[in-house]
Amino acid sequence: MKAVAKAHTNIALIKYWGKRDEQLFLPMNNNLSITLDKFYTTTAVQFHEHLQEDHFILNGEYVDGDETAKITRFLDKIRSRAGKSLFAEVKSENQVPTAAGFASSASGFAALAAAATKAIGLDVDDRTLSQIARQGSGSACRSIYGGYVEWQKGEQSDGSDSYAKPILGEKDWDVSILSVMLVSKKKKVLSREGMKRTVETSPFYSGWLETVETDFLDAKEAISKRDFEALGSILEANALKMHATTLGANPPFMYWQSATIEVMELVQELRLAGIQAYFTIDAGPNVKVVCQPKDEQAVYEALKELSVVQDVLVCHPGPGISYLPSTAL
Ligand code: FM0
Repeated sequence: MKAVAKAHTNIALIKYWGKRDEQLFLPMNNNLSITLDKFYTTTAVQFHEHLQEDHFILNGEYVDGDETAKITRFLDKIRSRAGKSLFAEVKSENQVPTAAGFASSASGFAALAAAATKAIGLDVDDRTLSQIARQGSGSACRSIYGGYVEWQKGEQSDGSDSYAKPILGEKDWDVSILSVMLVSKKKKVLSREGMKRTVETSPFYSGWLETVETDFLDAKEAISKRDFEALGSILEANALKMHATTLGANPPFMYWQSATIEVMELVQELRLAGIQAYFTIDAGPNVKVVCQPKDEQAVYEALKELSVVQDVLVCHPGPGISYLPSTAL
């Protein structure tokens, strides 16, 4: 009853921003991401007769409190689906630099969903797995698949039609995603809290909802045509729009720091110099720059020259979940 799974993190090109149901993690809008090759989580789950509670070991250290409670709430859903009540030992290794502004929750809950369902003996397809992962962290549902992935928001109140679907495989269109780590230490408003406050209080949120479906459809069309310039302009505009909604929240908040803006300005200058590079930003100050592989080196070098840039990690589209031998972790 042990299983090990590996899942990669993803970066949204059209953002998931706002829930229509917080318990079931149902999003307000369709959204779309690229699964990345460099950053992943490997998780082993083993259910034991003798355990009195779930144990969670992250990067070799026991974790208690809120983080383990989250894991338990998530495993409860899998236990009830399987009709079993055994507790588990969960061991996770994160290859996700939190300093790069990647939430490990996407790869973390995708890997946990895959390992736990397998360990408990549930036979689920990828669509169901995506729905299960979604209930740990919304963006995790997209990490079940590799390459370009959409999360269709669905209409049903029970979430039965809210899951991720692959659009284009990771080998079908190579782009470069440069993850820019900034010299910064500020504490952030977590994405879960930020999107809730925005939905509830920002007058700009209605503008987001009015236009995000068009962004989503245009991005899908650009992907199907491999039209990099079209995709780039949409993804940058969509990220800016998401961040604009936070400024109207009550109390207002902003994920950017001065270093964030320096990188944004550099990307816009690169474009004026003829290099097609575009930025996106999640719920934190770090920036991801998307460009074509032919321009990767030039963009990398330009970013490295900024004094506010600590490091730049270059990613490409990566794979969906995989299972490893039970001896792997
Ligand atoms: O990834 O409350 O999945 O589409 O990263 O756990 O469901 O951590 F920029 C924000 C991700 C939000 C956009 O939120 O939230 C995206 C964001 P949860 P997540």
